Amino acid sequence: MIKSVCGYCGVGCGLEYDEKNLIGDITYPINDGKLCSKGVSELISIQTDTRLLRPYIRENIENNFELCKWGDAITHIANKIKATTKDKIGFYLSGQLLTEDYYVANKLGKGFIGTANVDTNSRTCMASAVVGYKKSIGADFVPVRMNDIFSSDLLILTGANTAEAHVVFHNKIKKAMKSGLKVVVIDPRFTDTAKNADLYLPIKPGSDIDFFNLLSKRLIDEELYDQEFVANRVNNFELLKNKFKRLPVTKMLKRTGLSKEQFEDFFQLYKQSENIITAWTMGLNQSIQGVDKNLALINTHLLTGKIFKKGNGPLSLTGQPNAMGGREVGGLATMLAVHLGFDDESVKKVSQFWKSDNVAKEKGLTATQMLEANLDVLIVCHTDPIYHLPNRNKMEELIKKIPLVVEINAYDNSETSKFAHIKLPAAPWGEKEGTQTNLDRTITKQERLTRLSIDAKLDWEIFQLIAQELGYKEAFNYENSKEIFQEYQEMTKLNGYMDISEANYDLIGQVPFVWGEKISNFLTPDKKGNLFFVENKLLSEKTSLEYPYILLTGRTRDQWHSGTKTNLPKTLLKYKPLDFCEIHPEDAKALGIEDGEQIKVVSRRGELITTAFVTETINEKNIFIPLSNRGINYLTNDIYDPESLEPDYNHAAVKIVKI
Ligand SMILES: Nc1nc2c(c(=O)[nH]1)N[C@H]1C(S)=C(S)[C@@H](COP(=O)(O)OP(=O)(O)OC[C@H]3O[C@@H](n4cnc5c(=O)[nH]c(N)nc54)[C@H](O)[C@@H]3O)O[C@H]1N2
Ligand SMILES: Nc1nc2c(c(=O)[nH]1)N[C@H]1C(S)=C(S)[C@@H](COP(=O)(O)OP(=O)(O)OC[C@H]3O[C@@H](n4cnc5c(=O)[nH]c(N)nc54)[C@H](O)[C@@H]3O)O[C@H]1N2
Ligand code: SF4
Ligand SMILES: [Mo]
Repeated sequence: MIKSVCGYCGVGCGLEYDEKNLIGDITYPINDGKLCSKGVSELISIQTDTRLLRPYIRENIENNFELCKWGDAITHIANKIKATTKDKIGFYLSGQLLTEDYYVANKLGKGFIGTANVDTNSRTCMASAVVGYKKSIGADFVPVRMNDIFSSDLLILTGANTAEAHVVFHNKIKKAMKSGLKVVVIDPRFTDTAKNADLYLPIKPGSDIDFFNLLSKRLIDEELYDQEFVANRVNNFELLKNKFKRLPVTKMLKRTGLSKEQFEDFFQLYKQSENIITAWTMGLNQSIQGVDKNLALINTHLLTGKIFKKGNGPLSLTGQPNAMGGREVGGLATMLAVHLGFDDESVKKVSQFWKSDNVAKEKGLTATQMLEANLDVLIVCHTDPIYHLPNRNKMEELIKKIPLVVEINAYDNSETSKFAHIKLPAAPWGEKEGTQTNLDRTITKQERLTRLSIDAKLDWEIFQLIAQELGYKEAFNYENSKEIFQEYQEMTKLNGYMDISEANYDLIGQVPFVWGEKISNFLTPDKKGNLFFVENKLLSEKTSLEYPYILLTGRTRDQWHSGTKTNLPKTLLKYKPLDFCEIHPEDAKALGIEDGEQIKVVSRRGELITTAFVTETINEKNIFIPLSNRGINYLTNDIYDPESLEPDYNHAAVKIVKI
């Protein structure tokens, strides 16, 4: 029997494999033996005929791919890297990579090639939360754990559909509700999560800042904030208080679409609750003011002192299995390594550690900037930017201009592969081992369960081959993931609060290691939390007579993004179809559209054909299309939060055309 961990979402459930069955690990602290449908079907996706099993190359993207040898592909990539300048090279990574993969890719890019153009799809996902946490509490640190819901009185879930996106955590929420936890869900859709809530608030898209500012203002006006905490441990209170005096309260409430009664019901529940956790995901982060939305939410915890106390705190629900680990390693272009930035002191420390005099000295291109930057070489690993970046028609034109696009994937059917010159086969979950950090700082370990496909390689191994071919043989000479993990552990000592040197690679598989458990105070230089005054600037795309609907996008329970692993004939679960468009009955009536009818959805940037699903779970003038429709981003808008550079995916203006 082998113990491993699920490679899908940020919950990070433990599982066991006995050469026949894959089941939940009942001794695992995170999931107590429970798994969702994705976890259960992990093994099936290894044996599909859509696996990429050999390296392929082609001169240009109009040609067909031809089989090639690993050595030739690696030499070709290294030669192109040598022939260009470091600012023309980009590494586009993924929150689904293992920590060891991330470490090697980051070390190669930032440490040896000397470019900080090393970023990840987490940019489209968690970047707003990262910046929000850093500004308010001083570091990208989640100050509360999932199991804290059992010590809490109120859980506010906003812009998060846990019933479909963090399924096993959702089941824990249900369990906690049985012993008294109250749940409020704030979402423009009456999601499966909302159905389970004590109170559902159908907020209008984009108005979360208004909502949380209204809450903070009430807390201040009615002196319900924690005066001692605010006086001793928080900055900027007077500023916030003064600014709040002039808030257009009626207008703000109107923008949220909530009635006075709805807000009052919420406020009474809030007032009565001693311990409060506020959790959020893409409904807040993926916004042109994603950082501000985070800050408005975190303000409420700083005002009430409901942070660094059991059962309390702002809980960002990371989506991917190792988005947290990737951030810890330094896999964002805005950080160097182990949460260190690009200041002289950090660059010096990292240069000494890696024994390199070529360490990147300034921030690089974010994932959302790479395609627009006239790169010469783009290496994409474990993610599918052409599928997931906004304004796809534009992104397709941009990627076509990059002379060398390398795709490292375990499967053959991504959207980006259509634009790649080289495809390299990686070993997927089950064929490899390594560590990942789940959404609440728990470092867990995936184990190899089956043999490695003959010509596939481990993701880190592929980066190591490139590094060696570039001449960095001494620094990239790892025999296995354990060696990489141990070097990374040593490196975490460079940044005190991140030190994980106590963890033991061989034991993590049995007992996961939680880092940061001793941190009980803000990580800002003055050890105080920072309040920020933020306002809803109404910057998302406006609806118009021509484009009267707001498009919301998101997950369904049994599918994983582009579906290379989940949307297979053998695993396809019928809980929800892959392709539908939720429309309110009133809107459907006005358009003369029947349930099940084919429709065209059009934005200012592109269009797609889908099937109408007429339902009251969506608000009027909003529509919802799931991410399992691979064409979703033909519609979305490439406008970004100015600080996190995360896209405003959720708020594109669209029209619906009968066909
Ligand atoms: N089954 C499944 N699970 C997954 C994934 C998957 O592909 N499939 N992906 C994983 C990943 S990478 C991620 S990031 C997470 C995402 O986890 P979630 O963010 O929980 O998933 P989404 O379906 O994107 O839900 C976002 C919710 O925000 C709401 N929303 C949209 N706009 C607004 C707004 O302005 N304000 C508020 N308050 N709400 C709004 C939407 O209606 C939607 O219900 O899921 C992870 N889990
Ligand atoms: N409209 C809209 N767009 C969105 C979002 C949204 O809510 N709305 N959400 C955004 C978010 S939060 C995210 S996280 C992204 C997700 O977007 P992507 O990361 O592009 O989605 P995935 O389908 O998970 O892509 C993972 C890729 O890795 C490959 N793969 C699987 N296993 C392995 C392996 O072991 N090694 C390697 N090298 N490859 C492997 C898979 O075949 C697949 O091609 O989408 C973003 N885009
Ligand atoms: S909840 Fe997430 S980690 Fe757990 S089994 Fe489901 S997909 Fe895997
Ligand atoms: Mo994500």
